[in-house]
Amino acid sequence: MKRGIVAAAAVGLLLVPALPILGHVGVAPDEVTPEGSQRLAFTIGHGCDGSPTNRVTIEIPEQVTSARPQPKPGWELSVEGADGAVSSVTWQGGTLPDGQFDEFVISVAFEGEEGQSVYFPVVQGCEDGEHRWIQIPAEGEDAHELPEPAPGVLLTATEDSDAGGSADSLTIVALVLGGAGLLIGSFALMNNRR
Ligand SMILES: [Cu+2]
Repeated sequence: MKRGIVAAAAVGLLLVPALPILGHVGVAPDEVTPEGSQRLAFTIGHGCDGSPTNRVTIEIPEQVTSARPQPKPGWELSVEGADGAVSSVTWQGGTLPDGQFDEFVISVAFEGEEGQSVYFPVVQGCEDGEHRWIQIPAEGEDAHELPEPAPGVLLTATEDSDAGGSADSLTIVALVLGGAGLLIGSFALMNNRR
């Protein structure tokens, strides 16, 4: 009986992942290594006060050394920039109803350091109105508290060079699993001794 409760509590611990903000503009993945090319999918979760989305512009930050957008059927794609450096990418002319979501994808290469957050300001145009997801949190500020935060990705260490730096989610899951195992194991031991 007791063992059942402990096991249930341990499982409960595992079921508390960080939930992405629904709505707003999300980016996946939100943690990348600064090596090679990374595919980033930006999700538009809703329109502007009920009005459908018909334009999405993603600004390319300076930590990005190359950016290639993925075309979308029904949307006209344009790229801005000079001397081969892309400064923004725009999809327009499509229609994304307020109650639906869609992804806008770019492939990027980074030049940045581990632990650095890189933000991609997004301007979402709608048939009526727009959202400017361009707010970048100051140091120590929580992006979730901004009304229109820019989506951002965290640059992390590559697997090989991760010498006890920041704990990634896999490490945390392993720690939780290990802890749960220890708990269950010690309870089993106590029960056996009686
Ligand atoms: Cu929202």
